[in-house]
Amino acid sequence: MNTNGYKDEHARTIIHIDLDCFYAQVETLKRSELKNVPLGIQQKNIVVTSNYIAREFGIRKCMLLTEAMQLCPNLVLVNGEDLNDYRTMSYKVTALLQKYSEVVERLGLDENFVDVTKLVEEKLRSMNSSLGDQIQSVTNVFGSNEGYCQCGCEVRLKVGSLIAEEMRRLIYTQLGLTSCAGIAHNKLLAKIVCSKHKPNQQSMIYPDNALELMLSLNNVESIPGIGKATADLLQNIGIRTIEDLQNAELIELKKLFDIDKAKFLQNLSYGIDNSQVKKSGKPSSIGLEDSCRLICAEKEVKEKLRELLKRLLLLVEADGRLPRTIKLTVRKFDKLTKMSRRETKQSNINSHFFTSGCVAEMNPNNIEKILMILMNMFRKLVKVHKPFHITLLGISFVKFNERPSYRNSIASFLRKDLEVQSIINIENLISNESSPESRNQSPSSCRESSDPESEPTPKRSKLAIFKRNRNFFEYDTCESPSKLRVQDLQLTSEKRENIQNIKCPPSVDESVFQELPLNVQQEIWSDYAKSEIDSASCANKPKKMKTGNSILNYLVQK
Ligand code: TTP
Ligand code: MG
Repeated sequence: MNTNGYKDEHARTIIHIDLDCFYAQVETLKRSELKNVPLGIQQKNIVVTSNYIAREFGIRKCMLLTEAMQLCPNLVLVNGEDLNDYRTMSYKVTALLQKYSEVVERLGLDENFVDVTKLVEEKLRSMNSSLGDQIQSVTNVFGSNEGYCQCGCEVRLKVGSLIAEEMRRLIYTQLGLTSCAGIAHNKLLAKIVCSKHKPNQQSMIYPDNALELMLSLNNVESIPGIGKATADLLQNIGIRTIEDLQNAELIELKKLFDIDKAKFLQNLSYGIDNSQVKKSGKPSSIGLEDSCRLICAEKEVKEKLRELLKRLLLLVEADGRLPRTIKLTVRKFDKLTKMSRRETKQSNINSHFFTSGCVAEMNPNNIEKILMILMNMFRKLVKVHKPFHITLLGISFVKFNERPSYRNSIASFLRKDLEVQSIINIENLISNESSPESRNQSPSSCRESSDPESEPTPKRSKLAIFKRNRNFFEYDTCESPSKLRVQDLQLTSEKRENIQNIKCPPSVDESVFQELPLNVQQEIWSDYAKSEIDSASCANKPKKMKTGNSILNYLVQK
């Protein structure tokens, strides 16, 4: 129990990893000559981050370019507006951390929480528990209390710090990036303690020192989880420091927040955070926005949106899902009040625009249609017949459909196979440092290498057209060893007893039929048999094969 009566559990072991001067490190990996110079990463007129050499000159994150150049005239600037390489590297880091636990939560591009509770338990089971005291790690330990908790959290945290050391070593050897780690029994403390020793170090905190760590923060806004809006509300009732929040009456906080949030906030001030590390899935939205000089004409808006949309579609392509809602963000500047205001509007969008899975193959008309939707939304947000001033435009996709899995169809086992292939590629990524492009080997990229259509064929055979329309991939042109396995599996477990009964329907070219995999043959045969039964049951009607949308339809000789 803590002094405010709230319960604090120490059962978990959480590691927070934060990469050092992330964008600057990525740029330095690309250009080694940047390694020993003061380096700033520029976005518009701001230096968003800098390497630690530049920080010695007093350069801080998000400093104005002019100020940064005054402090360090030799500052080397690299443009960091294209986030692609940062995003790519970010996912590589997360993939490495997922080797240690399946519970990894991404926070921004360069931070991850990892819940290693299970791994710590496993390690402790495999070692003599009395060895706990002898665990040596390079970890900085925060706080003046020794830590004599009965629950065994100290030894768990020590093992956690060994794991953190190993994680950081792996990130460095595999990806060349240095990082910091914080080890604690909850996310809040892990994140705060992580920032106590930088760069390329790690820090741990025992639960006994939680209060001391919280009181080391300057104000409530420094607590992760308390943003500017909440801090402003708290300030309105005279709460500014951590102690103010600790001592606040719950009844006062309830005037501003619902009871759960009031308790949550006060808990944070004591270093209590029972929130779970949430396994990160795909992002809930994919978006880009760009602040710009004043835009006052519709034509300029459209051009800006076109440029943003093209970049955004590449991100959507990499993500793989099919967007179904699009959101437009505008920041309007009011010349009279000199105030800016952000407004958004969203609209449903036809997922079929994106089914090609590849921007290069996307129908240009579809891009124009999306632009039209955006411009319609723009006209609802901005009265275009009056003068307007826009200082930021953003587009994001906020709801998605998964690509169809073609369950129970021929494409299904091919598609499953691709999934297997992508897992293999993740493993390759981890051990060989291959590019994320290969990790994310999408159906489309496999299609490029295996689609019979890419061969220079003077004339498309029926078989080729069938293969193309059914997302067909040649087995021998794909490299995944699992392909044969999946195929075998299907044939042995489900279909073997029916194989003897499969025949080439009289209307189908026998030579084409023989080229097909057995289970495709089976599907064609059963389509044919079904159409025969249907025809027989309609004896009055002229006999005509009802193949509808089936594979048979592609193959019947007309
Ligand atoms: P941070 O982790 O805050 O900064 P950092 O990794 O550069 O430096 P540190 O060693 O202190 O951890 O942010 C990660 C990246 O996010 C950073 O490299 C640049 C980018 N960034 C912005 O684009 N805008 C911002 O306001 C901040 C703070 C960071
Ligand atoms: Mg960082």
